[in-house]
Amino acid sequence: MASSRKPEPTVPTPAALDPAESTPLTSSLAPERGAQTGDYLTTAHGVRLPDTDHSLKAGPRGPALMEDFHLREKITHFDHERIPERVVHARGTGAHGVFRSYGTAASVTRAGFLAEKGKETPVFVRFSTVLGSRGSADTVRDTRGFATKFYTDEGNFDLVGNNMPVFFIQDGIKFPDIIHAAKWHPDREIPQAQTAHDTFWDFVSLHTEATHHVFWAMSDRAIPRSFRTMEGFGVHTFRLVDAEGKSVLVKFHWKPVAGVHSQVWEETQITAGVDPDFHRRDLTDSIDAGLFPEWELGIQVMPDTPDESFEGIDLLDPTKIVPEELAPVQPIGKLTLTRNTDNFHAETEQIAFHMGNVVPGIEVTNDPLLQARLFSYLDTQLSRLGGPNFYQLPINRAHAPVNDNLRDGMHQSVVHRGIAPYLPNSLSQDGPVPAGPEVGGYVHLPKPVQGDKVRANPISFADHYSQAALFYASLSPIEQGHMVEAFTFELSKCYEQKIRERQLQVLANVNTELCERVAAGLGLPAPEGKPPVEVVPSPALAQVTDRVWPITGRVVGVVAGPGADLSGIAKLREVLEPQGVVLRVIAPIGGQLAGDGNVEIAERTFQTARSVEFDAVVIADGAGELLDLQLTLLLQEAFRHAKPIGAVGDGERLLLTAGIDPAAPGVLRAKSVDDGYVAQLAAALGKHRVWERMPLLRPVVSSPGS
Ligand code: HDE
Repeated sequence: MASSRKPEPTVPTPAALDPAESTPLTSSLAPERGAQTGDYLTTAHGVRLPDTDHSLKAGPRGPALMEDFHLREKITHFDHERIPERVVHARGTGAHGVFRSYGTAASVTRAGFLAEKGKETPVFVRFSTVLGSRGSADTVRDTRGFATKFYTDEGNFDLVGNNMPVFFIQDGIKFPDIIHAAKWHPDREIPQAQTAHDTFWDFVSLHTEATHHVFWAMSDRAIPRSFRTMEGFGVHTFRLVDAEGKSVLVKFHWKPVAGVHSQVWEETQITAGVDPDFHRRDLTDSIDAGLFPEWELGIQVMPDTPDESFEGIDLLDPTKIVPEELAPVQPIGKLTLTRNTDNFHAETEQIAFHMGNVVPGIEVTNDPLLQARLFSYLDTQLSRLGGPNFYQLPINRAHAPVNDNLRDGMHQSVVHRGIAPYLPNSLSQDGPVPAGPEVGGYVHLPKPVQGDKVRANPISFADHYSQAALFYASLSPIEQGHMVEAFTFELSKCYEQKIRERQLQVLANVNTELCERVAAGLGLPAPEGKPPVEVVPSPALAQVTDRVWPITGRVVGVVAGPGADLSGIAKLREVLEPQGVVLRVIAPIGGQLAGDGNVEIAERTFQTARSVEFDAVVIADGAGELLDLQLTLLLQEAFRHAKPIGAVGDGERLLLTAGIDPAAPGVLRAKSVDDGYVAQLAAALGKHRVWERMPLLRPVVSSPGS
C-alpha cells in the first residue's frame, strides 16, 4: 500500500533561495495570498477603498462614526504593530546569504550540508548586541550575537553563537541573574546598553566564573569596527557524528575574511551619538554595493573521550576555550552574505533561533549552559511571537519538507487535511511515517548516562582565572592597554567603593601588572593576589598583529573644495575602488566639483561628515586653504583614533591648522597622487589602524613607580 500514499499536506515552503550571483534582489519570501496583491487599496478583507485620508464623520465638523470600519481596522491594526522585543539580543540586524561547503567535514559528520563538497545551503544571519533595547546604539561595549539559520535539505540547523568564545556562567540556571545584573537598574531603567554600572560589577566580582568572559568584554572584541570584522563562536562543544556512528567533539568558529578589527573606545561613543545604526548601515551598505561580507566556518576537532576533556580542558565548561595552537581551526565552508532583507519585521524581527534545531550528524553535549538553552529558545517564542505556530512564519520555515502532526493553535496558517494526526493510526493513508536513519531520520547517538541527582558542578569548573590570564597574556601591548583603560573606565562608573575593590581583587588573581595599572587609574591601592604561575599565551587570540588584511568595504573620506586637484582624486578612485574601497568626497558645501575634465560629487559636507564614518582621511591637493572648525575636529579625531591620514600637496597646511604633526606615524604625505602613494594608503588601510601612533596620543595608565 505504501506506493498509494500521497504526500501529506505540508507547511508551504518558500521558494528556494538562490545565491545572489543569479538573483541578487529577489525576495526569499513567496508572495502570500491576500498580502500586497492587486492594484487597488483595500481593507484587510479585500474591499476596495476610495479614501484613506478622512474618517467617516457626521458632517465635516462632526464626531467620527462607529460604523467607520476602515478607520477602526486601520487604527486597531496599527495599535498592535509591535511585538515584544527579545528579552536579550533585542537590537539586531539580519541578512540572507549562502553557505558553501568545502566537503572537508565529510570525515567527521554525516550532515549533508557540511559533508558534501560544493553544496550550497541558504542561510539567514542575525547579528545583535545583548544588553540594549531594540532602539539602542550599535557601537556600545557589549558581546555581539552571531546567529545563523542554515535551511538545509535535512531540516533547519541553527548555530546561535556570539563573537566571544566563552560565557559568563557555567550553568544556564544563572542566566536570569547575569542578565538582571547587566541590564539597566530596575528602578529607573538606566543605564541603557552598557556594563559600566554597579549591578554588573557587583555580580561579576562576586561570581568569579564570569572572569574570563569579563576579560573578553573589556577587550577590543566588545567594540567591533563592523559585523564584517567580527569572529563568531559556537561557544559550547558540539558532537559531530559520521554515518558509521563514530563521533568527535568540536567547537565551531566563524573567521571573517576581512580580519578581526575594532573601533577605539572614544570612537564608539561618538559613533553611538552620530550614527546609532553604524553597524547596521555598514552591513546593509556593503551588501547593496556588492561587497559581500564573508566568513569561513571552521571546526576544532577533539576526540570524544569519556571524560570529555582535551589537554586538561573540560570541554563541557563554557568558560574555557581550546587554544588554536592545541587544536587548529580546520576550515569546512564559507558563508557569504548576499542579500538584505525586504522587510525588517517579517525577517529580522520574526526569525526564531533554537539550539534544538539540529540535523542528523550534529548533536548537543551535556554542557549545562547549552542544556538550559535547549529549553529557553522554544519557550521565549511563545510570548514573543504569540503562540506555537511561529515556525510557519516565512523566515522560520524549513526548506525541507515538513510533516509534523502538530495541529491548531493561535495563528495556524495551514489547512491540514485528514482525520488522524496521531501515530500510530490505521486511518491515514497519507502518512506521515517515522523515518529510520536509512532515510535521514535523526537518531541520537546512544551515549550512556548515569549519575546521582545533584545540584553541583564538576570539580574542573572551579578554575576561574587561568584562561582569563591566558587571554590577557596573548594580547598585543596595544590591546592590553585598551583593556586597562576599559576596566578603569567601567569601574570608575561604579558608585560603590566596595565593588571596585572586590573587582580589583579578582584582577589581582589574574594578572598583577594589569591589576596595578587599573588600580593606579582608579587611585586605589592594588591588592595582593594569587595569579596563575604558568601561563602559555595563544597568539591566535591577538587581533593587532603585523598581518595585512583585505580592504574591501573600507571607507576613505577625501577632503576637497573648489580648486582641489580632482585628477588626484580620480587616481585614488582608479586604484582603490576595484579593491572594494568606498571613497566619499567631503567639501564645504554639497553639489558638484568640476575641473580638468573630472567631476566629483560632494557626498558629505563639513557639517554632515564626522570622522567615525571613515577608515582613513585624505586631504586633496588644493584643499589646504579650507578653514573650518568642523573639519579641524574631523582631522583631529581621525588622528586620535589612529587612522591613516593623507595630505597631498598643500593639503599639509590643513594638518598644521589642526595641530597635527605631519611627521607623525601614519601621516602619508606626497606632492601628488601616484601608484606608489595609493599603494601606501592601501597598505595602511590593510593594517586597520596606525597603532604606532597610539603611545603619542594618550599615556596608558601605568603602575605606580613604573
Ligand atoms: Fe541566548 N537567548 N541564552 N545565548 N542568545 C536568546 O532567544 C538564553 C546564550 C544568543 O538573533 C533568547 O529568541 C539562555 C549563550 C543569541 O534572535 C532567549 C541562556 C549564547 C541570541 C535566550 C542563553 C547565546 C540569543 C532571546 C543561558 C552564545 C539572539 C530571544 C542558558 C553562545 C538570537 C530568543 C537572535 C537569544 C536565552 C545563553 C546567544 C531568551 C536561557 C551562551 C546570539 O531564549
